[in-house]
Amino acid sequence: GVSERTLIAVKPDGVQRRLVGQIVQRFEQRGFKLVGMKLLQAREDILSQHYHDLHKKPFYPNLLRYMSSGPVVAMVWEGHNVVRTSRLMVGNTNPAEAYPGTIRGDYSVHISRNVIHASDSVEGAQREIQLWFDRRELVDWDCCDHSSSYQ
Ligand code: YYY
Ligand code: MG
Repeated sequence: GVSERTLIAVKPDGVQRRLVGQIVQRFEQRGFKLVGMKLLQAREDILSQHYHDLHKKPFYPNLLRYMSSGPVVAMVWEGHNVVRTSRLMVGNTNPAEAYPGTIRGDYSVHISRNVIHASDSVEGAQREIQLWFDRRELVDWDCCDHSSSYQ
């Protein structure tokens, strides 16, 4: 529905490279609504829960080191089909396979520094939003241009 939500995070490489503004702009211009946003140094317990499915992968130690190497900008975006649409906007996990026009396809070259995280399912998004955000950090607000994006 219109109130579907997803977790988007600009990873430490994206913050270091000053890509936060460009990335926020893409989600705003697409028509999604920002309902939560913060800059934080991610703690190891959040990262290990966030990536618990990957803990046996060979790249996992490097992934956690990278994700804790500097601040992350975590955001919650809301809108119709936002989980699926934002995965398309983000592009393939491996930037070498990500199409130009996608965030990874425009801003990255290597899978170990792929700039951005986006939840990959509605259930995953709910779990990740609870992990990264306190309820009180999420703001319910009415977009003045709602009827320009939705019936
Ligand atoms: O959801 P997404 O970020 O596109 O990919 P995942 O399969 O969930 O992997 C999470 C994260 O792990 C990926 O964004 C980069 C890193 N990674 C890696 O460094 N090397 C791989 N071969 C696969 C994933
Ligand atoms: Mg994933």
